[in-house]
Amino acid sequence: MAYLRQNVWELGGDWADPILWYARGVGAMKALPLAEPSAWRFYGAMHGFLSPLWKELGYLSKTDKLPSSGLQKQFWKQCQHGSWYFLPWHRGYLIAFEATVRAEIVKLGGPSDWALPYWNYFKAGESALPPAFASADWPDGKGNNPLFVIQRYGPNNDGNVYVPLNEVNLNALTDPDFTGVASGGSPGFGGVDTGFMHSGTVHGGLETQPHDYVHGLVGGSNPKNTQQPGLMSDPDSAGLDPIFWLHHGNIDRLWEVWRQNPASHLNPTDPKWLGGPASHGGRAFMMPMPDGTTWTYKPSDMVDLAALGYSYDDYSEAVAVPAPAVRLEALGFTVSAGEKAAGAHIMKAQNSVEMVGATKGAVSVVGTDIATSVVLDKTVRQKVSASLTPGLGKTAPDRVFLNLENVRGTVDSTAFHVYVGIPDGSSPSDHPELLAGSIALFGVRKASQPDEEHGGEGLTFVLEITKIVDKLHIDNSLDVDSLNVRLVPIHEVSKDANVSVGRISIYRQGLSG
Ligand SMILES: [Cu+2]
Repeated sequence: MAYLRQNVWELGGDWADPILWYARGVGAMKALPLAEPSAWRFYGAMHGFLSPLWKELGYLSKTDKLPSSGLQKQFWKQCQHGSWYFLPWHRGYLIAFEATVRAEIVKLGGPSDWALPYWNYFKAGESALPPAFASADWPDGKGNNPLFVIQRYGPNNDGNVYVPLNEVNLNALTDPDFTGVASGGSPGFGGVDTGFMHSGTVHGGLETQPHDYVHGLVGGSNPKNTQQPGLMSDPDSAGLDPIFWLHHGNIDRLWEVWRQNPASHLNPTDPKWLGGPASHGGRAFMMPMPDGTTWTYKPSDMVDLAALGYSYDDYSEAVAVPAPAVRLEALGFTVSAGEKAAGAHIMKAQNSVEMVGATKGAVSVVGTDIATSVVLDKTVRQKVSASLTPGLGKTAPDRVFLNLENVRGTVDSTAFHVYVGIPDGSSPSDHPELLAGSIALFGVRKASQPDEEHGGEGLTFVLEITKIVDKLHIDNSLDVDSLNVRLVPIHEVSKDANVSVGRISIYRQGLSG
């Protein structure tokens, strides 16, 4: 059987059949007791589970019977974040979930070829939450619509849920490499090399944007208690929101878009990635299937969509991938026709990573506009400048990355814009060209706890600032001892959220030397 995943906004109506059947299937799963592997909450707990958080959000009560500890150990708390397994693990999770919903739909007399729709918030006119999710009622006006969630607060924490298009981007689609480096350079399209990683530190390119950001802004936080996240804002509750699956459908689709454009984009061939964590001593990826069997999978099983039996209706994101040639010409390099045709290839194999500078200490994030500066090492900064200057024997200009290292805090819905090089006394809003990126702290509470996997080292976000550095260089403003960095939260951050950045650093990534 082949399944076609379609754009939720283009099904031919707010309650077109695929969405109506989704609601019925979700309703059936929600009716099952928590300990049942095809139950809605069981599936949510496979992403993440935290008993006090679930109790606070009304998803766990004293009368609930938990599954056996064997079942919990096998299936719960599996989600892979801050890892090169982020994409393949979630692909399998979606497939198993879709099969489970489909089985419920078929039991209710629905179509046996039902497939999960996806939400492409980037498309014009489609950035708002699909209407079937926004109403407490079924289309006949009766309440109890299982797609509706109260704890979905949106970017302004007022229940109006949409994705602000000027704050999300598809920059990750132009990253030439799937696997990133954990040492300050590109986090890659798909993340950095790790073992089984339920709460990893360095978030990959697509994971940071748009994945984390959409989680944080769709979920938001409870306006009556900003310490309490919406379901989507925290990895331990995200899988409980029916929109989660349509968001991840889009992320999964974007993996395929990256892989297809251009052909030089390749999934990892490292046996450690292909074989998954279980191939080197870690936990296996396992899903309960609706027929009662257990499906164990590894990333190598996830790379061929057709073999997996499903496809998406759209892979058309036009991304200006041959940007390297455009960039070289803007910097004044001569680019041959052959190099232009090679496109992204020119930028490959820049494996030398070196720190250009860092803040002197930690930066505490409180209020609405936090100003700090990164002190630059003169010698390394001059290396960057030299690589950007034609005629000095270098053929590949450096890429430059801003690292927000060890970001800690207690409120996952915290989100902020990061600007680089804003002149003293200027307002960031006057300089959209200096926006390095927007980040949401999806997973920060968990990653900040000393008793979790990494002793509370927090999250690290890596933003490519190559374009900004090129511009500073072209404007002759790169010859400076320090670069201003401004953090502009989308909502005022209170002291009790305890948000801090351990260090802000800048790294160059180039050919060796
Ligand atoms: Cu997610």
